[in-house]
Amino acid sequence: MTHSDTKISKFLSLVLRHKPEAIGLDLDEKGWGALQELIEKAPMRLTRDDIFRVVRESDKQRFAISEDGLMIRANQGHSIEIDLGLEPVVPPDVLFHGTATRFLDAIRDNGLIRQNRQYVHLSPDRKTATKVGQRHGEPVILTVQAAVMHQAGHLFFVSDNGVWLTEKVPAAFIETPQE
Ligand code: HQG
Repeated sequence: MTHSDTKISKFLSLVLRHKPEAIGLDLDEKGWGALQELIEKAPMRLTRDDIFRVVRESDKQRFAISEDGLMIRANQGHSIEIDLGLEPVVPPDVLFHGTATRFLDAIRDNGLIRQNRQYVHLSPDRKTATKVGQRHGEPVILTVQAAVMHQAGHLFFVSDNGVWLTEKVPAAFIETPQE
């Protein structure tokens, strides 16, 4: 992805996940916004082709285009309250969470909390979790006992781009290294 496409991707993440009001974009309750309106209200010059290219080439498939090609939304990562329309699913035995070592003490005390986002994000494999953790500092991978958590009544969802989502992970279900 070129430097300018990364800028477009960051802009799309901002308005589709966190601050649609920054450009006065209307999102429906499922998080969809009209492409045409987005193009008109964007602060930079943006074409439909630019958006389709960024959606196609996004390493994590962050965005989705509606079947009729008129709407766009983020697949996950929202801080605004929207209904992704995901059905609860049975998780695998374990899932992973990449974080930074400086958060470990707080996570051991309080479990994983969703912070600004709608859900806690979990990864299906250690490699992805490592990349997520690196965004915050020295990475550390936590193992979440997802199947046991599910049996205890917690709901799990998986986004269209394969990120596992749950509302919170109590400390009892988390294995941290150096225990
Ligand atoms: C930490 C990216 C202290 C948590 C990624 C994380 C992901 C606690 C940070 C997606 C805590 C929140 C989400 C507690 C959790 N005390 N710290 N009790 N509980 N934390 O960015 O999971 O590239 O909101 O460990 O790939 O890092 O944007 O969440 O370090 O899928 O598409 O609080 O964002 O995707 O950070 O990342 P974030 P995340 P994109």
